[in-house]
Amino acid sequence: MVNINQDHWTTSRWEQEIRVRLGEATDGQAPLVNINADDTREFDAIFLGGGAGGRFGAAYLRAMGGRPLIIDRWPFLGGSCPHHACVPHHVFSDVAAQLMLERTFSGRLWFQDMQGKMVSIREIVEMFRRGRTGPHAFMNFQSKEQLDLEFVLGSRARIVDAHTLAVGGQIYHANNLVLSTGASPKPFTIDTQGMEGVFNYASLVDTLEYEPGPTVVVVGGGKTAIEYGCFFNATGRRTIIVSRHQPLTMINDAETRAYLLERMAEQGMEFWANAELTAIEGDGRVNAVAIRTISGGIKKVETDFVFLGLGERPNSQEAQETLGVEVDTNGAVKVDTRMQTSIPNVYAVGDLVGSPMEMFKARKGGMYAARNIMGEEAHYHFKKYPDFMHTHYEVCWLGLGEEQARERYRNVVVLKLPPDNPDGQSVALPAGDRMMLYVMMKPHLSGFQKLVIDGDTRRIVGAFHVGCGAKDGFQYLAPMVRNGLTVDELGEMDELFLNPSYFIQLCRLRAGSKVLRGM
Ligand code: FAD
Ligand code: COM
Repeated sequence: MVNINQDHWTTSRWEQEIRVRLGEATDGQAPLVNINADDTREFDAIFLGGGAGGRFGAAYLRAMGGRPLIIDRWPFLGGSCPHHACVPHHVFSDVAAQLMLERTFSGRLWFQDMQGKMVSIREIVEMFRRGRTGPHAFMNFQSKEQLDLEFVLGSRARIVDAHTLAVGGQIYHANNLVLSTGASPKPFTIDTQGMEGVFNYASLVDTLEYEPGPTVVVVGGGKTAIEYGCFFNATGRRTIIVSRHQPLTMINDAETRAYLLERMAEQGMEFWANAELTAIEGDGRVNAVAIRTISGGIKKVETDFVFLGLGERPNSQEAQETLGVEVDTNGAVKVDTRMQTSIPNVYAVGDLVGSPMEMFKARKGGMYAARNIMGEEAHYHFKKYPDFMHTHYEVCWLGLGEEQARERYRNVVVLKLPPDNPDGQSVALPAGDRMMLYVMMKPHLSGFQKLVIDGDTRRIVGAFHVGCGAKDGFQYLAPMVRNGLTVDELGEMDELFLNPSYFIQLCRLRAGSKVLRGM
């Protein structure tokens, strides 16, 4: 066993090591061990899985004076996010936004003529595959050199009991165990084993080795399906989204949803809702699919590229079998608000404990588990949160949609841009950073913003934003709304004009009136 605890690798050195290890199967290699041999304390907790949940939990526990150990099968910390989830998703969504601009202004100003042009998906995937070891290396460097974390990386661990893990021929003990093993893509109803050309978010970035042809079929109507679909579409391919239900149901405001669907359709996306992929044809490599459409008929579509965006299933099987932790019907490990499972001293965090499967929940879950392990009584309620996704745009939402608000309040007031007006959507607002070309030349593409207000208390109960810069605002807006933010308080804030979000000035324009009116 080689212990690198006394070595202080730079990020370049880490990158070199990770590249070599990723080139080979990680399981079965001698693990990368970083353990401080001079520290004789028992570990307070082993974090099984060093993704967002495990890494942030361990860092918090360490910051509180405890001694955590992280074990991960990959040769880097950070987990799925930098390897095949959030980071590539943001690369692809950036590409989609950029290409939408290129296509909208094709042949005008300084933009090249994009007519009939297909952009290489393979090149973009390969760029990501080469580039991702940068974030990987940074995670290892930060964890070891700045956060003083101990870890064993690059080999799969086996759970022995609630205090013991086996990895690379060694046994590790701790007072507590934090399960943070994440989730994996849900399997498809059709067996696609051995069929080349069928991908999910993980296999796309790990295994794509050819240039997909002109037609892409995406299965699913949730975030991953739509986000990746918009990317494929922006590269100039016919993109068909096949979903059993209506797409985008997670966005709880009909007007926002309609704006998005119209804009995606305008970019050429095809939505085949209430439909199902019933067969994948091909001899070793997919060449066509059969789709049962809303009318009940079967349509055949020629394609060499199918993308499955079916959601994820928690990686809970081993913990269930060896420890007997309770899981729900989706396989999510059941935890209380202290993040403790049904087994004393065994905690679980992140995607493993089910929806919402988002970074904030994984990281904060880790932090709450650490606090409880270190003797605090800390309760985490993660159900209310601001949400976001990408189409070709950035989209954010929080709180109640207009319809939900009308069910709950008698006097709902809406402030929005663009306003309803006889010219339809020809108003060049909202205007803001990275939307200005649309504002000047294609006003109906400049985005959509909406505040939903309880007119009696003047409190903001919902907010929706399609465009650029939405996310930056929403992570701060959300706690203020939770604390009862009113139109008057928002109107009192100082806007950095021009800004992508018009919420402050819209509120100020109405705040003077005793009886609130919409606009
Ligand atoms: P993971 O990061 O998956 O970590 C689990 C770790 O456990 C892995 O490193 C794995 O190697 C390790 N492991 C598992 N079993 C073992 C074992 N037996 N031995 C050793 N190690 C083991 N969220 C956002 O907030 N923003 C986004 O933009 C976003 N984009 C996403 C895009 C996609 C395509 C997907 C699929 C998800 C996205 N998410 C996003 C969700 C986010 O990626 C997850 O919520 C987050 O990564 C979960 O962290 P985790 O620590 O629970 O799991
Ligand atoms: C981010 C990974 S890509 S982590 O949450 O910082 O560990």
